[in-house]
Amino acid sequence: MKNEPIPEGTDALVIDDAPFIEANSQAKSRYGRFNLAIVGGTGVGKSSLVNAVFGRDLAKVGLGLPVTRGVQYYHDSSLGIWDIEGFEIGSAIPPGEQLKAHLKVISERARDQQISVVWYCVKSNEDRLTAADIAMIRELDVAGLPVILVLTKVDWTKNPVTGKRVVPGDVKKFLAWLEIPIDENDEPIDIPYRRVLLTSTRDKHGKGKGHGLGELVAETLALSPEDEKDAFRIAQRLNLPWKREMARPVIAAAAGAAAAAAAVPVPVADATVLAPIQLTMMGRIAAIYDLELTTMLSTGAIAQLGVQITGQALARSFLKLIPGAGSVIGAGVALALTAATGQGWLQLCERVHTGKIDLDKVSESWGHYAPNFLTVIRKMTEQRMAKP
Ligand SMILES: Nc1nc2c(ncn2[C@@H]2O[C@H](COP(=O)(O)OP(=O)(O)OP(=O)(O)O)[C@@H](O)[C@H]2O)c(=O)[nH]1
Ligand SMILES: [Mg+2]
Repeated sequence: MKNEPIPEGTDALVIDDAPFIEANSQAKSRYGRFNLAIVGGTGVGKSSLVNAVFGRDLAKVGLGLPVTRGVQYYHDSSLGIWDIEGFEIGSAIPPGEQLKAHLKVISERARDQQISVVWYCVKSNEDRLTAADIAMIRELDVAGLPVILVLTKVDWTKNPVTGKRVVPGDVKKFLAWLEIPIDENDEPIDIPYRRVLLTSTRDKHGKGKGHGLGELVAETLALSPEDEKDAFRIAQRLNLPWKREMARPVIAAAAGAAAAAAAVPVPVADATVLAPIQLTMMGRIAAIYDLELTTMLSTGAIAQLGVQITGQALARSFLKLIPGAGSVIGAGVALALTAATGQGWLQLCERVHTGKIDLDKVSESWGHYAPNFLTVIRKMTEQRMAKP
């Protein structure tokens, strides 16, 4: 039997993109915003850290609001940064009191602005924490906030023989002091931070990607309250496997729903019944990758994507690739196609997220990532044949 050519005009199917937009905004509001407080003196490298971990400099975007002297709040939809200056030398108010006042102001703000984790930043070439640092870390702890002590601008060197990275001597001394901290009178003191991490965002020549940042995101996630963890996974841009993990059940759910929708096989011509299911899935995945597709792509472009995915692609590939398979889509095919669509969309989102594809070109790029239907069909056939 010969394949029938697809009549022209199949592309002109009208797909409603509302499911995409709805699912996307619902997912966004469910995941919410992750709020990080960064405390540290001027020039210690706070903004560079935010940039390296979250892939954006909110301060530059200019969304900062001067909340109170020494405290600024920058945010976009998935991330909020409380940028808190270190202790102001010469101030009449003691450092602990000053920070306590800042925390009180913050605690009176809206719920979606509340701090989850604190990075307390100090330059790694200091020899110890100051009394002011310790007083402030104590206030943060009293407020119930988990503090990561971040020693910044570590000037690692590489052993030319072993290739191992070596911490400079002054940093080693600082770490040794932190192990058994003592005050000016050699009295042991308690400093209630939860972790200490060494970081750099570039080498001393201002080049390279930095080090210690993977550990910083891992520990930040570990210390985040349970219900803020997904928000952090979304806001950060260093760890892509976390996002893939989050997308996995979304794809599985959509594939299941598609199978249910095709429990009574649907004619290929009506394949668009799967469109809302797939668009919902895509909207959710876009939220996981923190893509502002709805604001950056015109509504028309999203609708067009929907057509490409569900209408055109489905109809074309099916009629072409399964000669004699009939003109209906059963549960198994619907499931496999939706899963493959999800995988293709995930890869596309990941590339946009990492800046490898221009958002303007998403519609064009889709063709390249759309599920390879032939592969899907082959897999299904293999599975069927493998069954005893
Ligand atoms: N060598 C080195 N330089 C760094 C590193 N991180 C930041 N810098 C440099 O240090 C300077 C200050 O960095 P920022 O990230 O702006 O510091 P900040 O704490 O945000 O400073 P303020 O916003 O002014 O309080 C910049 O010139 C950075 O290029 C690092 O890991 N290593
Ligand atoms: Mg800054």
